[in-house]
Amino acid sequence: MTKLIVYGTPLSTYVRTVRLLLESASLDYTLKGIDIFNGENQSAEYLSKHPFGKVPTLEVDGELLYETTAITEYLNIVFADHKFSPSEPILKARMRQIIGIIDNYLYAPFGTIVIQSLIVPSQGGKTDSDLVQKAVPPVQKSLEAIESVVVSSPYLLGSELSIADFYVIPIFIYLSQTSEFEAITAQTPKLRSWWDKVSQLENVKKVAV
Ligand SMILES: N[C@@H](CCC(=O)N[C@@H](CS)C(=O)NCC(=O)O)C(=O)O
Repeated sequence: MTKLIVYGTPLSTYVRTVRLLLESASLDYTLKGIDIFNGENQSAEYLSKHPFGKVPTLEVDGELLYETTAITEYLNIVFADHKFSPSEPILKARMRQIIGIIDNYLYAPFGTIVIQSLIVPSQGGKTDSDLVQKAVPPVQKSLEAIESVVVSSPYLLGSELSIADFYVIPIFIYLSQTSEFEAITAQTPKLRSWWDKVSQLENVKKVAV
């Protein structure tokens, strides 16, 4: 039987993306903790798996694969019979477009909001409100761009969960815990009602802890 190992911090959005696919496909896997908060991702041992020191890395029967798009596409094709990508070309392109928006435009300002609004205060520090306020508009813009291409009936690209959902869910897991959530999602009602539904899924609750 194929042995799947995910290396990464459970709190990482990209690790959660991969885990959401694995859980939704009912695949057995082992999660091996790599703590990005104490620099374990920069250890020689981890850098030998992922030279850029990011999480996640997937190990499949001894073969190493990194970059979340590559990992999710591979798992979807090999172990899920393409279940998590729409067959219609335009929807498949939308899925890649949403992933591109997250990777290129959303992730950095989103990270600022999460660090400043959630992580800094949880460690006894003081939120830098200026940094948060500067990060809100690009996050809003990215979510509005995603909103404009989703179908949302009930999932982002139609009746089935897709890799696009697995990318956006971890973002919402964090944003929904911030005091900026209402403002950030004020212009994205489809994403709000989508989140109300998907946040109740057992697999989402499982990876969010
Ligand atoms: N392009 C990478 C991005 C992965 C990424 O940025 N992961 C973050 C955690 S969500 C990370 O490893 N951060 C640790 C660091 O930058 O030191 C992918 O798609 O897998």
